[in-house]
Amino acid sequence: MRVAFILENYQLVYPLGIRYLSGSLKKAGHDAKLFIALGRAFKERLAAFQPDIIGFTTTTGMHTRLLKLNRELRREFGAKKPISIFGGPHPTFFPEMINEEGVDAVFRGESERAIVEFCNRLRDGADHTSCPNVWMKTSHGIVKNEMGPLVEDLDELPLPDEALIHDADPYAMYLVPLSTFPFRGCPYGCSYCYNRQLAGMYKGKGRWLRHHSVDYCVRHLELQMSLSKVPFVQFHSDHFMTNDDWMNEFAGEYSKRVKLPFQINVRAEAVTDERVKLLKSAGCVRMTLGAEQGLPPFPDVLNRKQSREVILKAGKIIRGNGLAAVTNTMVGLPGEKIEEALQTLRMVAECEPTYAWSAVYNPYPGTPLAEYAIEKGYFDGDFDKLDYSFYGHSALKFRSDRERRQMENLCKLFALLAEHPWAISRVEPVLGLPLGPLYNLLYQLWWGWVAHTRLIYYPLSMKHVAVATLRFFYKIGH
Ligand code: B12
Ligand code: SF4
Repeated sequence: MRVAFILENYQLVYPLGIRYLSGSLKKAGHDAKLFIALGRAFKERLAAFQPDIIGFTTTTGMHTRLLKLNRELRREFGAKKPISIFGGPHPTFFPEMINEEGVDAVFRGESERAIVEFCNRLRDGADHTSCPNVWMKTSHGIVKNEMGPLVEDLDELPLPDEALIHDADPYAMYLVPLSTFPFRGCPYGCSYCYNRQLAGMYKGKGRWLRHHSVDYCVRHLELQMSLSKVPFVQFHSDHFMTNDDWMNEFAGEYSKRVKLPFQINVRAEAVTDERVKLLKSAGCVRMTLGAEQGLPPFPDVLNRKQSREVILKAGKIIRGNGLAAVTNTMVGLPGEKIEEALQTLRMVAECEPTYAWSAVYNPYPGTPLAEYAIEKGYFDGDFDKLDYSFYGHSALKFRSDRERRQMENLCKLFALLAEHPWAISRVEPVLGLPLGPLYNLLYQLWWGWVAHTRLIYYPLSMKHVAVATLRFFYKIGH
């Protein structure tokens, strides 16, 4: 079977999910190719590939645009239409997406095995509509299959197919950091995050917290090093510091075989001086830290169960060891007032992060916080209202238009204010002004400057800086 994965535009971080899927498909004897949906030549190249299946990976917010693109492509294919399938977080939690025009099947959850089985059965003329994880339209209505068991030993998965990206994007080798995903699952239960819900969906179907061996991750990175010139690695797993034995082995192997600076995501509670020193010795230069907090008396709607002291201490340890600390915060939580969001900003400023990243909270399907927002009347439950990116607009209802503007503007000015805390107490009137585009420009310029001066650890030619900037603006501008 020939599977065409389609992305809307070029990226600076490509999804790992489709690389895993392509690795498994190719190992099973199928063909897979990535297409970037830009320009007229795209449609010609896609038609020439003669796909049996076109596949889209989608988060919530992006789905409406991809559904439109899928419908447009299906019109172009005329009578001999490929099967259109969707996977990723949105259909996982909102499989009702199957009811949309032009969607033939949705895949829920981890799908390496499911997609191979689907393609094998299609090739062999067997019943592909009863594959695990799949909801599918048939002539008898919609078939809703159970989720299959989790892959117990992640190393059984073939290495992700890195050529998939490089064949589609000639600049990836200069711009896109290497990436790998050692740990699947997260032990915490934050109410806004998909992990808790996914763990529930997989109850009784295997161990939720799993990791690849160090050797698998290093081989995955070695494969990317053979295709790319970018000397920087991002570990995308939600939480890196989960297993000390693994980290010890990793530090030794990584510094022998990869030797590139890298970034990880961490949870504040897990950050200790010893662990930071160990990872620094292996080449870690940046840690991204959740500082997503509604501070008391605002209720812990995020279910982070984290005190400001824990966050401040973690920030101090990371910075104290000479590493960059990027904090992640959300503003505009259900019921949050602007003074409460500014309190969180003060805490983040106290952390003195290298960059204080922020997002406007958006409710994602299946998460307890989205349900809370619906129950309390902050959200009407229409997930089609979510924006492509959560930097811009909130899908929540606010007490007034002014409050909405304040939250959305605060998100844009957050990083600048975190570095100039003296301005925080004076900023409230400015946040209410209808100057969104100006604040957005400031946000983008400031991010560009910080990225250039503090967060990108390798030289880029002027041409590559220009391409990266174009990609950044194109994505954010959407
Ligand atoms: C790295 C990352 C990014 C990267 C890469 C994006 C990507 N799509 O992978 C970047 C920085 C670009 C990013 C951006 C955003 N992200 Co993000 N991101 C992640 C993160 C941390 C890891 C993703 C990953 O590599 N997982 C590992 C792989 C193996 O799993 P997977 O991607 O789920 O893929 C498997 C299945 O889903 C399925 N599958 C996936 N695609 C397809 C396609 C087909 C056809 C099929 C059959 C199956 C299938 O099979 C795959 C293999 O098992 C996840 C959290 C997480 N733990 O997954 C959040 C996550 C995906 N992101 C999230 C969000 C909200 C965003 C943004 C909207 C934030 C923003 N900037 O505004 C954007 C969306 C833009 C976009 N293009 O997707 C949410 C999505 C929630 C939701 N309901 O949609 C998540 C789940 C985080 C969370 N805690 O809730 N993100
Ligand atoms: S710690 Fe991060 S990945 Fe884990 S549940 Fe909370 S938000 Fe999700």
